[in-house]
Amino acid sequence: MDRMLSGIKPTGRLTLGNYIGAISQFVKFQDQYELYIFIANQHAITVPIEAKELRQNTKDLIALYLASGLDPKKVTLFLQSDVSAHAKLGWIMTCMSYMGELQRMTQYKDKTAKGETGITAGLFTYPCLMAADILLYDAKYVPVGIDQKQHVELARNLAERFNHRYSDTFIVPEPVMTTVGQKIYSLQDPTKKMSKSETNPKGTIDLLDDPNLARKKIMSAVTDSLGVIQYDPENQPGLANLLTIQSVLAKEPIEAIVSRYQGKGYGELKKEIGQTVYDFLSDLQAKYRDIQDKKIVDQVLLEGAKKASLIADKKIAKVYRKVGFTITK
Ligand code: ATP
Ligand code: LTN
Repeated sequence: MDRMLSGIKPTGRLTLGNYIGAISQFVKFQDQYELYIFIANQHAITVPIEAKELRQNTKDLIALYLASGLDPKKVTLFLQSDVSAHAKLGWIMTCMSYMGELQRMTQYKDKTAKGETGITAGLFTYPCLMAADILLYDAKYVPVGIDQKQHVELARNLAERFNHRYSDTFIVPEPVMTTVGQKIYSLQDPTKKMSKSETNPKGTIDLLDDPNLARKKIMSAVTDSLGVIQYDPENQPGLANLLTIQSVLAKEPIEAIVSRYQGKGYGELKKEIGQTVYDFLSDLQAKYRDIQDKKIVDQVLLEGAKKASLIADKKIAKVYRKVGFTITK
């Protein structure tokens, strides 16, 4: 089985967009790959975040992963800061990178272009740590959103640079786009992505929202005045978004939903989708609470860190020898 790795930053409450675009994909991948998923908490502090919030986000994220069906027997789930090799290789990768290539990273460029102040040195160099995250495990595939593709490309360049400068050490990883055709949009502005950091809470469904509230958000989702139920993302983006949500959660092809609703109104469709979302969240949250009650999270993380360290420690030892840190042969 090929190895696959990805990380998510515990920076906010997860949304239905995160579930559809990332988590549900990971659940699928766990049967096809040797999968490593970690919580990128060292990346989370590149912008200020309170310890209490970081702690809570981390616990929620793991519990939601498990509640969504990630099975610790199939996937290694761990906390980045539990495996010290990330920080060690991160430093070496920082020293392998050029200022110029980091300055070209769009995420960093966008932030500086917007005139944001208080940008930390960590935010500037985080793609180096991300490269280390990937290369430590010899991951062949890295599923990420389009915004992270450039960072995986930097990891490829750094792997090749290291292999060339020292000797063959790292597998050159490939990005895998997970969200093609599966981008979920804001319920209030269907031209914008549904995201954790959205300011209008009516547009976003949090995975931990009260299911009744989530139903209301679906009922008041923005559609259009055409009044015809069809899948036309260009002219009816709000309706297309709702159809996508229904299709993924109810596992029914969009065409089948559309044909069931011929000649019917948006209200009726929204009622069904509202119910689907209600049922989905109720089920997910029941599992989430059960996982918290049974205090499973700590155990999963402990075992995950052990398994991850086995691979990562071996790799960093090899790197230390090649770089010349280890003085005994
Ligand atoms: P932020 O609001 O802070 O930008 P985000 O909600 O966009 O955060 P990320 O942490 O950047 O989320 O992404 C985590 C994962 O979820 C990524 O793989 C990303 O592609 C996916 N994802 C995020 N939002 C959506 C969405 N609306 N539709 C589909 N996938 C999404
Ligand atoms: N930078 C990513 C999270 C991340 C990651 C990784 C993803 C950190 N390390 C390694 C894939 C592989 C983000 O901001 N979403």
